[in-house]
Amino acid sequence: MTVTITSQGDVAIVTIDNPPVNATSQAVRVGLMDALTKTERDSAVRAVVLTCAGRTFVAGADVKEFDTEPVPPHLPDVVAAIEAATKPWVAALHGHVLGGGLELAMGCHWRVAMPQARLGLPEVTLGLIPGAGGTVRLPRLVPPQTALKMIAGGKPITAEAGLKFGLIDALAEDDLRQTAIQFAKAAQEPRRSLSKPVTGARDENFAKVAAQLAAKARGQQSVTAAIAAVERAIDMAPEQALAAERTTFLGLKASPQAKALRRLFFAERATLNDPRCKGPARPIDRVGVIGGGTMGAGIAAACLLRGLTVTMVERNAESAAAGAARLHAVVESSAKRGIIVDTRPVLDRFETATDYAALADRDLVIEAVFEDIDVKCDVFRQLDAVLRPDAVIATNTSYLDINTIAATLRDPSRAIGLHFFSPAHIMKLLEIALPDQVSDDVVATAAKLAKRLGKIGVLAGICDGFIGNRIMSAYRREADYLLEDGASPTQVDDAMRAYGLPMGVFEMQDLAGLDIAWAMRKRRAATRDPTERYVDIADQLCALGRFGQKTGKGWYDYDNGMPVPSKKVDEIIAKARSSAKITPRRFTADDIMERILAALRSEAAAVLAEGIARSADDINVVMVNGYGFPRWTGGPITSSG
Ligand code: 3H9
Repeated sequence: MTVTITSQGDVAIVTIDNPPVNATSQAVRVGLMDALTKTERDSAVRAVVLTCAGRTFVAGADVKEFDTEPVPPHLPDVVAAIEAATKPWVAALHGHVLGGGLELAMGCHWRVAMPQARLGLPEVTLGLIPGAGGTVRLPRLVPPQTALKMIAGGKPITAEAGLKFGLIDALAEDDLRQTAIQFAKAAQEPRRSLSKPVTGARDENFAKVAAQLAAKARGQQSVTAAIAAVERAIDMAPEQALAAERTTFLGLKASPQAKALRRLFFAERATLNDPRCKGPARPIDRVGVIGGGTMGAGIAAACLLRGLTVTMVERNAESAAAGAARLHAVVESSAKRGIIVDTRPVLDRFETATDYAALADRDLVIEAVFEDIDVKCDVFRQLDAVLRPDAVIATNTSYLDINTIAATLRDPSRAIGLHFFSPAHIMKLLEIALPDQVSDDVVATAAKLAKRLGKIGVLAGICDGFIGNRIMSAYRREADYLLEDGASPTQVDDAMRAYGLPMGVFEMQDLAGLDIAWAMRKRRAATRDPTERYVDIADQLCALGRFGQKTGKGWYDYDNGMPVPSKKVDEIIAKARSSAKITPRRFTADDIMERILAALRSEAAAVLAEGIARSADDINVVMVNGYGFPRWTGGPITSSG
C-alpha cells in the first residue's frame, strides 16, 4: 500500500510510502483521495497528520509520468480536496519537500518540519512551473518577493527560513511525528492557504528580482512563465490564477525544453549505471591530495565538505602554508554560502605535509600538480613507494595520457583519472577517466567517491582531453576557423551568448589566460598533422604578449576591465586571412552557432564511435555540467540543441 492510515487517539496519521522519493505517482494520488474520504467520514477522527515513510517527504510529482497523458485524480484536485477538508490536516515535513510535495503541504492547514528539511518549487529546472497550485498558494504564505525567488529561481529554502517567512508553522526538534500529532490535537478549524490574501503588492523590489531572474534565464522559457504566473497570482482572483497556472503547466510539460530537461534529469542520474560501478568498492575515507594550488585546494575542500579526512602534500613548508591558506579560504566561503554551519569540524579533518610518507595510511590519493607528464609520472612513482598496496592512486589531469602515467606503478590497475572541474568544490561534474588496466573495484571506488562528493561522475575512456576537453578543442578550433573565414571575435562571442552559453570562447580565453594553451600548442607542433588546417592567430597574439585580462590585452583590449574590440587583433586577423588567401564572408549569429555545433557534434560522434563516452546522454551531461552549455537544450548533441 502506498498510502496507509493509522491513528493515535482521535488523530489519523496518513503515511505515504512510495520509494525512493515518495513522488505523487497515480497510486499515491488515489491513496490520498481514499484517505481523505475515509478520514472525513470517520467520526472518531478529529484531525489528520500527513507524513511520509523513508528518507524524505514528497520530492515532487512523478517525473516518469510526464511523457504520457495525465491520469486522474490529478494532483491539483487532490491538493484542493485536502484543503477543502472539514478536519484540520497537518503536514509533517522531513527531507526534500519539493514541487508537488510542497504543493501538497500547502494544501494542508498547518505545516511542521524537521530543521534539516528543504522546501522548494524546483519545477523551473524541469522546464515547468508548479502545476498544483504552488504559484497561487505560496504568495499567500510568504512575501511576494520570496515566492518569486522560490518559484522562478527554483532554489529550495531551509526549514528555518520557511518558519521566518511563514511557510512553516513550527520546527520539530526531535520527534517529527509526535510534534505533528500535538499540533493536530491543538488545531481547531482548518486554515486554508487559498482563503488568505496575498501577502503584499508587486513593488519595485519585486520588479528588480523579476528582471534579474529573467536575465539569468538566458532563453529558458519556464523562468519567464514562472514570473508571469506569480504576477497573475498577485493580480488575479485565485480561481483565475489557478486555471491559468494549469494551462501554462500543461503547455510547458509538452514543450521541447521541458522534454530536454527531463531527459537530462534522468541522464544525470544514470551515468554510473555501469556494471563496473556496481561491484565492491575500496574505502575512501582518508584522502591525500598532492598539490595545494587552486585545483588541489578545491579538491581537498570538496572532500572535507563531505566528511572525508584530507592530507595535502606540498614540496616545502612555504607552499604547504599557501595551499592551506587557499583551502581555508574555500572552506570559509562555503560557510558564508550556508553550505556548512561551522568551519572548525571541517578544518579539524585537514592537515598538510611535505613528505609523501605522511600518506602511508591513505585510502585514496589524488594528484593535482602541474599539467606535465614527466612531473605527474614522478609523483606517481613516489606515491607507489609509500602507499598501501590497496590504495587508489588518481590523477586530476585534464588531457594527459593516463596509460603512460599508470605504467609507472608496480600495479597499474590501481590508477585512475579523476578530472575535477574548477572550482572543484562547486562544479558538479567529475570525469572518471579509465586507463586500460584499471580494475573494476577501482572504478567502483571512483563512482562511490563521486556520489559521496555529491558530484555527477561520468565514465570516460583515455584520449587527448577525454570527453569534454576533446570536444571543446574541436569547438575552439571551429571558432578560430570562423575568424579566418570572416567573423570577428565579438560576433562569435555574441552568438555563443545568444545561444545560452555564459561566455563566448574568446572572452573565456582572455579570462583564463592564453599562455598555457600556447605552450601546449608549441609542444605539440612537431606532431601536428601538416595537412590539417591550422589557424595561427592566437599564436600571434601570444607572441605579442597578449595573454588576456592578466596582461590587459588578449582577444580584446581592456578599458577599466571592460572588453573592447581591438584594432591590433583585427589587423592580425586580416593578415591571416590574406596569407591563407581567404576572402572574408559575412556570418549571422545562427550561421556561427550552426558551424560551431556541427564541429562539436562531429567530434562527439567520434568520441562515441571510439568508445570514449558510453552514450550521447553522457556527453550531454558533461557539456552541460562542465562547460556551461544551456541545460534547457538538453545538451549540445540532442536534436533540440
Ligand atoms: C512537480 O512536482 C510538478 C508539480 O508542480 C505539478 C504536478 C501536477 N519523479 O536524485 P536522486 C528518482 S515536478 C520520479 O539520485 P538524491 C531518481 O530518478 C517535480 N523519480 O537522489 C532516482 O532514481 P534511480 C519537482 C524521481 O538523494 C531516485 O529517485 N521535483 C523524482 O541525490 C533518487 O534520486 C523535483 O524536481 C521524481 N520527482 O536527491 C525534485 N525525483 O535511483 C527532483 C527523484 O532509479 N528530485 N527521482 O536513479 C530531486 O531533486 C532529487 O531527486 C532529490 C533527492 C533532491 C529529491
